[in-house]
Amino acid sequence: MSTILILNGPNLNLLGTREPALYGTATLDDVAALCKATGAGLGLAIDFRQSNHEGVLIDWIHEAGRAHRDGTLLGAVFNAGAYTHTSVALHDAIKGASLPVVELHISNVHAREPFRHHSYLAPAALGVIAGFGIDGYALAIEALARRGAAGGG
Ligand code: CA2
Repeated sequence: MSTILILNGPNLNLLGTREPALYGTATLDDVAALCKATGAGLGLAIDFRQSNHEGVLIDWIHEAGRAHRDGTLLGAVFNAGAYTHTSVALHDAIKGASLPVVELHISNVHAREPFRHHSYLAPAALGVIAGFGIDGYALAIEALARRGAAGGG
């Protein structure tokens, strides 16, 4: 169990290019570097991915479920972007894969528009981190690492 998967959904490839008041100025490459440094400090490898396509995210969750069952993957940090608020299919994929997932949001979705207050993923996730900017990725990695160290695998 030595890898954590970081999944990023639609439009997160635009990080750092627009909307700095909401999402900060770091790019997705900066987020990947933060995740890899956090993982290295915990003795964990980081597999960092982004897709704008729901089906691709679903395929990656299925793949991650198999890796988790094989004992090579601790779990996933998932910023599903706007699919968080729309996707029953991603909910079903996480449940179906029995994948330990931390739902992650850069912004505090609960302080934003009402349509961002509901998450289809939260009931399928171990927990949710929102509102701490990109530091939330490091917090989520640490949460999965602690759970793994406690035998939660
Ligand atoms: O706060 C988050 O991390 C979100 O998951 C980001 C999503 C949003 O739909 C969720 O409600 C909350 C949006 C990601 C798009 O990111 C952009 C970054 C820069 C410019 C435009 C979009």
